[in-house]
Amino acid sequence: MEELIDRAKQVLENNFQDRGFTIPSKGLYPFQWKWDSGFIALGYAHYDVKKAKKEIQTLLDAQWDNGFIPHIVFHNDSDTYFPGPDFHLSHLHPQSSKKFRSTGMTQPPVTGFVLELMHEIVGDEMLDFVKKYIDKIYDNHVYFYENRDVNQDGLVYIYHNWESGTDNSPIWDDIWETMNPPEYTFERRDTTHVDPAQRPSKREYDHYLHIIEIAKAHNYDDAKIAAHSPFLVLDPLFNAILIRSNESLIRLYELLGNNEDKIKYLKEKQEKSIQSMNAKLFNESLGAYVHYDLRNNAQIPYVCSSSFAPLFGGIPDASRAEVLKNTMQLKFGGDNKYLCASFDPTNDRFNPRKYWRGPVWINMNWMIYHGLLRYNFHEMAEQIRKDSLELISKFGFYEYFDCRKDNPDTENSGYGGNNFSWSAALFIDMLSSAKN
Ligand code: 2M8
Repeated sequence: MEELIDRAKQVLENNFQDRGFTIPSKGLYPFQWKWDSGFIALGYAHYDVKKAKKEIQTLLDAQWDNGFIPHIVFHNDSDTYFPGPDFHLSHLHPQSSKKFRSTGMTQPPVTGFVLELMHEIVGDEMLDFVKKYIDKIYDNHVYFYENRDVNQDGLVYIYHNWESGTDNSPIWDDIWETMNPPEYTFERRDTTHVDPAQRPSKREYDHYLHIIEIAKAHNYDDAKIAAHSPFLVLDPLFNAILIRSNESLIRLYELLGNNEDKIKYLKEKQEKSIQSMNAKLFNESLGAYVHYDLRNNAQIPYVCSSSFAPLFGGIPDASRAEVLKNTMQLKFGGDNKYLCASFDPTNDRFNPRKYWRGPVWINMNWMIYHGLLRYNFHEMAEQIRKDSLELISKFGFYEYFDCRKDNPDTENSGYGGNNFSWSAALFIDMLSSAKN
């Protein structure tokens, strides 16, 4: 394992950029991504505190005046990725960063819990950093609640599948059916780095680009997007992460003292958010949390790895948590599968090789692992941790993995980009949590 830890550090080292942030993977993802940076910082926190801080700082440097933190920060130019800054045109929004070009969409708000865990890993040496940056993260949460909580029920919307982080999940298939975007002409770059069978299709990209064109036509104005975007979804993963990060901000502000107003605001939102998650996003017959389509005012009735993220946010009560664990065991578990597929392996839409339509992702496993521990499901937590470490040890620091233990297609079940940063960073974190 020591050798693998060295290799994990090497992956991060090679992906680290002079400007102080870490790319997810060479060629395939040449910029800074929001939730990647959070997971990457957790890895660094175990052995290079300076880089851990820098990772978060470079991300927060690109925050907009309204508290928004973009999903990609284009610190540098690169012609290996599409769509880049010239497509996204973040300057259309009047409060966008004047210093950095970025996308006009966001990603799951991991920075709150990351800040707390960095403090936990490093100790009080982190306190000055926490003090310096916590308000920026708080502003980001206020941004969400004040601009994206359309029903005032504590649940915030995403307007693009790229905001979810689970890009081409079958969850979105029914939404694509409601749209008929033009056939755009563009040059894909991802499929020059990775086997196209493991990536989204051209037609899926047409949908992705079309939603951005609509948002751009409204200068990325949140209220107009809420009124006009064909994609408007309450995502259990995104909201569970917001709730988990609220909790961390509350605890950190309590530790720092003198922040009563902010604690009060977060606690009020927290209570409402948890209530609404349980009332609106739980599907009794599936025994899992599901997405909710705000355009159609209906749940999207499929189980995927995001369905289990509420464990990480402490959202279900004990008996509902038990139901969730059993659903995971029944649909995603068993002797011939690694936990945890990104989409229900018993469903027709499951594809074990294609991106977010089935493969195992290490960041999801990491969150589900912590969620299971939180509810004292030690055996299953240990299973998912072991599976994650085994997949990496056997196949390498891939972006995603086949969940089939007896994969007939290939000997290497690692897919997508290799030397992938969050797989390396969370490998380091998961190994160290075994020692604790
Ligand atoms: C993937 O998404 C990007 C767009 O954001 C892409 O496919 O081009 C997703 O897996 C996303 O969750 C991740 O943050 C990003 C970089 O690793 O890659």
